[in-house]
Amino acid sequence: MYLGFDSSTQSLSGMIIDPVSGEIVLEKSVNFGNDLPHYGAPSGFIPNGTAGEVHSDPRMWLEALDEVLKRLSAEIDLSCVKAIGGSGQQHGSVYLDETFEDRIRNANVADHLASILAPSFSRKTSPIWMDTSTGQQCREMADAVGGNEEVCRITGSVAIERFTGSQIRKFYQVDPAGYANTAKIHLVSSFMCSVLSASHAPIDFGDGAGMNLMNLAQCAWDAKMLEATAPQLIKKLPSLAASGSSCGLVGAYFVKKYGFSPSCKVGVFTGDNPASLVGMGATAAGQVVISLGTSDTFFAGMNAAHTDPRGFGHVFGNPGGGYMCLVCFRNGSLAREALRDELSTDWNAFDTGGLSQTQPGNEGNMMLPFYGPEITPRRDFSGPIRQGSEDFEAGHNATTQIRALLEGQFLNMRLHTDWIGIAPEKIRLTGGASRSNGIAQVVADVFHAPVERLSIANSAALGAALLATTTDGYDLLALQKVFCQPSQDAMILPAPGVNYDVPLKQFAVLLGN
Ligand code: XUL
Repeated sequence: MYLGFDSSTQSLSGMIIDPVSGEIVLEKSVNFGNDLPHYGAPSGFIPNGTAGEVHSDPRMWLEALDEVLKRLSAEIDLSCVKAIGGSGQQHGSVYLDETFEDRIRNANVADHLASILAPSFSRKTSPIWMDTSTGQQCREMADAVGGNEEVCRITGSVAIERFTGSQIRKFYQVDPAGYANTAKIHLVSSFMCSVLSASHAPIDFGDGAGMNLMNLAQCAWDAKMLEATAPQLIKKLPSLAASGSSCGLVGAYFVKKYGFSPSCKVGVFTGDNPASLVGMGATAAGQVVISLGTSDTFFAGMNAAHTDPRGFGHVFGNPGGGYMCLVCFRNGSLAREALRDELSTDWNAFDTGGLSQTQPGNEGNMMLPFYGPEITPRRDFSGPIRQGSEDFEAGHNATTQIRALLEGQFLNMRLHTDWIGIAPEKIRLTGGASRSNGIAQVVADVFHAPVERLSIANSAALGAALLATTTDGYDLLALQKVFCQPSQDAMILPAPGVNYDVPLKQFAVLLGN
């Protein structure tokens, strides 16, 4: 058996797969808001950060790890696990002092990871991908290397606020003593991997590319970018390695407490989007995936790195080899949830029944569907902007509001993904909201392409488990054929005669493009 973790914004999941039978054996999840309410983070991050700051408490991720393992080991003998893989929300960073390895290696099983490792955090909270507070640091980094075109040429993305480099620079500027006391800076993925393997784990090329620090062509830390970020940074960064390559054995704490075999390997973790590319069977170039999670993302495998001239899109390492492109939209599920709550309705209103009370195009009622700062396009919205009938602009008529939000989300996505140059012949949809036929229909209509879904919704955890098998030499493409088959009944075709070319132009005008 192989175990994959996905440490996402709102939850931690663990999935066990059997590559021989081709089955998912067990899956357990811990939701931070519901299961660990004492961290005061109902959506997985500390609410009400100032000036765009969005942080999470890394002890919460550790407590969730203990809890998921407790739940898994209650139902399965974990000594059957031959290797562990994992994925994490991208860009978030964890700052550790020099005591980390000693503490995890000598951990007492009667204690919990959160209290064992709490004294090792040289920065008490972790900035995550939703943070938009580092505009100044981005400008300084870009200026230092000769402009954003150069940052993009080197790293695959212009300097972006949520990317780890500018977050590190901010920490160095506001807390130089804390920075000096930091021995290692990890991403969420490499941090979880380090805990499980009880030693500092490498960062993979998929997640490493989300830092503005990695030279994309060389898959190595870029001296010029590091120098533009903070002093002595090379000493504080882990090494870089391919995702799925083995980085050691599971630590004694996990062997003694949860029954893992001492010979269970740990593979290098990756970001949630690269892992999802694997779990969606989409590592080969050209297969477009849309993932509807806390953030909505649009990504695809690529043969050669080719960057977004407008600077919104990114190029990352592809765990299957080569590259992948990605565009991320911050107002994903959180915006859908905000409108649902504003209208005091439930998800049924977003499904086919609710949406069928309105027509594609929504009789011209259009919404810029942003409930907070957006990253694509980068703008500090404080609420949605409506254009249409008087009634609609006053926020009335629930079904029209819902269609406007969904059409707005996918028109914005279509508008900002044209640089990739793939007119999708077919879209694979994943993430919690992908289960809704109504939402899938809007995606099919706006992109004018059939939408298919796999039977499992947690493609990042599946991708992580599939990557774990590669430590034993399993062939990723062959296993993707087994695990990532789209289910035929879940295929949604674009409605005949529906065309969004005109609404797309109107949306661009409303956005001010
Ligand atoms: C991608 C991004 C998000 C996070 C959280 O660039 O910021 O998708 O990975 O899921």
